[in-house]
Amino acid sequence: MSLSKSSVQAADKRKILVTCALPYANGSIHLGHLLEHIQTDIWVRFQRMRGHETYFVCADDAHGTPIMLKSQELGVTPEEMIAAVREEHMADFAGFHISYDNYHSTHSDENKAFAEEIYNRLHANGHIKTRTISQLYDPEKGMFLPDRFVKGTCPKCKSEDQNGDSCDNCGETYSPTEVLNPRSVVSGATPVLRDSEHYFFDLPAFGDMLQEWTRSGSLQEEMANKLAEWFEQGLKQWDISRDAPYFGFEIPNAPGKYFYVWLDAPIGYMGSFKNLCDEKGIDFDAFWQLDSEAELYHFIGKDIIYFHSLFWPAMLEGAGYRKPTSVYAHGFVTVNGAKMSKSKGTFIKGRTYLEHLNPEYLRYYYAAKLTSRIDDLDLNLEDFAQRVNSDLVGKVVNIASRCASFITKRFDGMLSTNIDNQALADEVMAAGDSIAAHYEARDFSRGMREIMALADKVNEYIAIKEPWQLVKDETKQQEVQDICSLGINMFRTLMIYLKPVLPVLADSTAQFLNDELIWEGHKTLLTDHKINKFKALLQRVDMDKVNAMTDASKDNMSPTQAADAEKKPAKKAKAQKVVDNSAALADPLAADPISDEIQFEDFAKIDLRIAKIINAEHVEKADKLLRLTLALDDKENGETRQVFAGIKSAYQPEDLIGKHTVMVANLAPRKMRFGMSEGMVLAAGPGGKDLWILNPDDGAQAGMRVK
Ligand code: NOT
Ligand code: ZN
Repeated sequence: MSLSKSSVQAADKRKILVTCALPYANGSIHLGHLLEHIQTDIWVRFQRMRGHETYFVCADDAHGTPIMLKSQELGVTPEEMIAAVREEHMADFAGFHISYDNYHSTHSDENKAFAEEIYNRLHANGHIKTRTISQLYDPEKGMFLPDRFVKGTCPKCKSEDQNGDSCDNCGETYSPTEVLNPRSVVSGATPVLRDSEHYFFDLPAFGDMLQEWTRSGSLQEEMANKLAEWFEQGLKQWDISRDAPYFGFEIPNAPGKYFYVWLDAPIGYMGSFKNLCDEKGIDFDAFWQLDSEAELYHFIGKDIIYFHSLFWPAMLEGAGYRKPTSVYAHGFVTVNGAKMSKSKGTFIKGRTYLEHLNPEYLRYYYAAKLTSRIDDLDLNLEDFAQRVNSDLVGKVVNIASRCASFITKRFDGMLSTNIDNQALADEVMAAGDSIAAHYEARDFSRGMREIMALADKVNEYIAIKEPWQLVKDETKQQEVQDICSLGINMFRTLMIYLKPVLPVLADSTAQFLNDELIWEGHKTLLTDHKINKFKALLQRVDMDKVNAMTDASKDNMSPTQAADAEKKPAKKAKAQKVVDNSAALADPLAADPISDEIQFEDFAKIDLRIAKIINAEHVEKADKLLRLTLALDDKENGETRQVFAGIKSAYQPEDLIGKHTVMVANLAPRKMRFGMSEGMVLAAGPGGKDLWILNPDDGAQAGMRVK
């Protein structure tokens, strides 16, 4: 009965290589990344189900200044850091059932070999130019500063503490050399201008080719329009070198010069695939050579279109490789209608989600909302719960749960040989082609709508037939078996259609039905076929768990962090901006640390003390801060510390004076806009008015160590 995958004609069999953008190796995977990886995974699983030779590869994007600095901050080598992050990323993606054939790293032998080869070919073909440029240099740290590592006063509106490339206050963009009173984010030093020779890729030489590629390719309309705008503005040479110290690959014959991370990032697609080919004996060239008939697709976020639709095809062309068949961009994820936000608990990491909810809920919800366009997608958490409950539990799985027990209890698990309603069966089976077309076109939301409309029809049929009434009449037993068998069959067909989205539910369905749920199976029905006992296939989404997930995602800002936020408003604003670009972080700077876990020895280093608050006052121009003067030994003439604490929403300064609190006494002093902060007080509570500094009874022995 079951048709094998080989039923796809050899002539129809496509060779397809698919990639997702490579996540940076210094931050956790969050629900923004997951939109892309889930979208791509659904598409890939669909192609595989249709029998095409499909490979799906990704890697961590491991190079660049932010990764170098982050590893220094953590006191580990970049290699150690990227290895740990890669493990974390792979586990997160596996948790969401993203079915990579390979997940590699851009810091790999394969990638180095391709980066050098492509560069050498571009160089030999005259596409690499050099010229000396003048850039800001941190004399203390001994390194050139990327734009994001310079801060200063906006040259236009004069607002302080703005980024090196743009102002969060007035929106102006500028070059870091125009910033007033610039300082290095790395060391705080005043940067100086310094000359250095840079290597450039001659992008303008590829203008005609790119225009042609844009027209001939199957690019999304919005992307083609965007490209037209860029052509209009004129293409510029692209700076592909960075000076040491840099974590990356050294440029051949250019000591001390490194490939800019964005040069070897797309090459990482080839590196990861090559690694897979070597392991599995796949013909790499068949996918990448100039006249390759294989299809190559890159799924990306809308923020990195320039890299994928201009630099990358031009590099490939210049080095004698084939160009992508298409580049598919998606929009950003918002949660509850707004940018993902740490304070609202809507900046949700993949891991946090998995600790509370079934990954298939999210896979379905994204599928139900994804189109082939570049629109942003809102994950409304109420709607998410409702949609999953009503569609998957209430419609699809409901069909099985209404029919299964009659079949097992009354008919020994056997499906009938009769088709009770051929017209209904035909309609559900015939929908396969159009559902497939929606998958192919990445119009998943239309596919899901069509599937749910069919589920409604099947439920209606069962409701009208009322097998639970018929079953009471001994003469109607055959009818009951026929109705429930058709119901089970329709459930099976719908689950075949849903399999790319819900691989785990499809697996448990396959076990229940003793059937593999291959795509071609949608054209057939199971008759005279034994099924297994029905077990609950899917739980409803529990809103309490959704809330627990957002609670667990809330940024529990300590007073020092709150103070930090006041100290660095621009950084905070930037972080929010990046969160906005949540689908694929173009700015690795604001990404999260690899892990918040510390060892006991780390904890033991914290000198917690009870201190007396001998003075507390408002800080002018600070929204959240109070300035506290703390006496460490309870003696007003003894050692005191000035601490800025973000507790203004909860306390009047005069109410604090004379009280005791718990403080971290050995925190390195930090210079803040308002002065030095020499410690931290501990506080608890959800925030706002409900925030309490840890307050030992007034009688407590001051000066005593808590630890
Ligand atoms: N790490 C980058 C990001 O925005 C994506 C690199 C994708 C690979 O998260 N490259 N290209 N081109
Ligand atoms: Zn400004």
